[in-house]
Amino acid sequence: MKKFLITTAIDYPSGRPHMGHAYEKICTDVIARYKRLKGFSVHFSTGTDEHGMKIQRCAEKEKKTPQQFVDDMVVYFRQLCEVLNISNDDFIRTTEPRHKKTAQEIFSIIHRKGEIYKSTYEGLYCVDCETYYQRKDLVNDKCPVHATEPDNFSEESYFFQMGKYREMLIERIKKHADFIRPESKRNEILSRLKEPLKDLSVSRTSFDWGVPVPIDEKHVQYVWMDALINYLSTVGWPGKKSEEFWPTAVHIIGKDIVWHHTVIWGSILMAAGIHVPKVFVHGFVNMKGQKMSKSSGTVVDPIELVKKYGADPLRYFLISEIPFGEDGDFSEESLVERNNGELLNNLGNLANRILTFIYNKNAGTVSKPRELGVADKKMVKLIGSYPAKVSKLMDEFNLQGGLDEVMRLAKEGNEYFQEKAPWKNDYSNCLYIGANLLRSLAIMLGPFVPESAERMWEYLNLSGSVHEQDWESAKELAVKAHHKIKEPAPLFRKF
Ligand code: ME8
Repeated sequence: MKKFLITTAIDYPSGRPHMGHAYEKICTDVIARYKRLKGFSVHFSTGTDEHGMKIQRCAEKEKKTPQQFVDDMVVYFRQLCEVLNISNDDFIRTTEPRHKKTAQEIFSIIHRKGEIYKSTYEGLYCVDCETYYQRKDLVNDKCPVHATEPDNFSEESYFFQMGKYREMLIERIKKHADFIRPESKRNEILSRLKEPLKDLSVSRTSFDWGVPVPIDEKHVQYVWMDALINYLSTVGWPGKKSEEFWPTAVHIIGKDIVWHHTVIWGSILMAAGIHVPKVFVHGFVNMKGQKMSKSSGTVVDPIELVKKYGADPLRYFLISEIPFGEDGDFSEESLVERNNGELLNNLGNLANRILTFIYNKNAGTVSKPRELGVADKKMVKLIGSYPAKVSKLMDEFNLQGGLDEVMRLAKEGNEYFQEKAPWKNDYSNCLYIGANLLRSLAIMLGPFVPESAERMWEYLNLSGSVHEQDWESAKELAVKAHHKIKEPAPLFRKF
């Protein structure tokens, strides 16, 4: 079986999960579910990044030990995955022994290769980003991401000779168009690499909440030198599973951590002699064009949102509203609008019309088709052609485009039903083709709105789960004449 490894970034559990965390998990879940339908054996991992000064400071504020603090907080991140129907195969925490072991092993390998030396770090550090800055990177002397003043550090540190990987990174970026996507992010990194690349401080001594440096227990590993390695720990590197999965890896991350995932991670892997994976960068979910922030009162709790609307309306909204790779806006009004206008009025209406007609007017059985007319033939042709059309977009990670296409097929279905007017004409072909159209839609909608797709499958009374089907079979007319369906219920609610 073909393998596919896909990961989200691992979240800082410094506060409760926010919309950005929800968005990243949903997009990655859509891809993972799609790949499973395409016949891949998928390993989809997400998790939490639990070490570092930021977490230690948050724990101190709450008068908890860091371990206690992250143990309490991680509950919400697991809950987020659950309520959003995220199909992750692993949830990795960087405080787990399996991860610490891998993180130390990578450090040791690079050290053995002579790529790590001891010196003193003197400079600026933003604790919120857990990132070193040079004065020229600051905006009005403040961190460009958090607009806070960075701390001044001076301490003994181990350094990784990242500087010498500059040429190799540039070459790799130029040679592999899919190393960093979308292209705008690729160009951004290439442009930053025009400047000399500094060596990276990879250990800290001023606090101890981290993975101990294997060659010197006075130091803990720099939090990114720890966190990035989770991608290897999740597939049990080194071992059979990682051998199979690692060459297929794609990291889905947000736009603020592209440098870390391409330049830092790329050079660490090159130094350790390990394959450098692909990175796909998504944009930010904003509110009224502004970054969501606690101070402006624009932080939305995704868990509360799911309690109010359910997972599918939120998933649908985020994918259809925001082009994958670009920024977009969250608003509850637009969520409601898309739910009522698209899920309820287009998809829900179609499913309801076809299923209740079969159930009430044809004793719950799919009718036997007669000779097909022009409209019937057109609909059969559409069912046959959409799976390939949608696949083409999904394979390029155009999730919004893929979902748009599937919804267009639902719209075609509504027009077909209207034209056939089964309430006054012979309805045999309409019900037969209608049931098959719903089956096809359920398969293709599975990655986007998993709960609703499964319910469509259930009402159609088809065997197994919609999520275990073969994507290609969505083009077939697999629901046969005389097949009995179950009593249907509305798929969506009006808000
Ligand atoms: O960066 N919209 O953790 P994090 C969309 N621990 N995505 C957003 C977002 C927003 N408004 N805000 C954040 C970290 N993100 C590190 C990662 S990986 C080895 C270590 C994205 O909790 C962000 O870009 O700050 C990142 O991909 C993810 O959420 C976790 O962010």
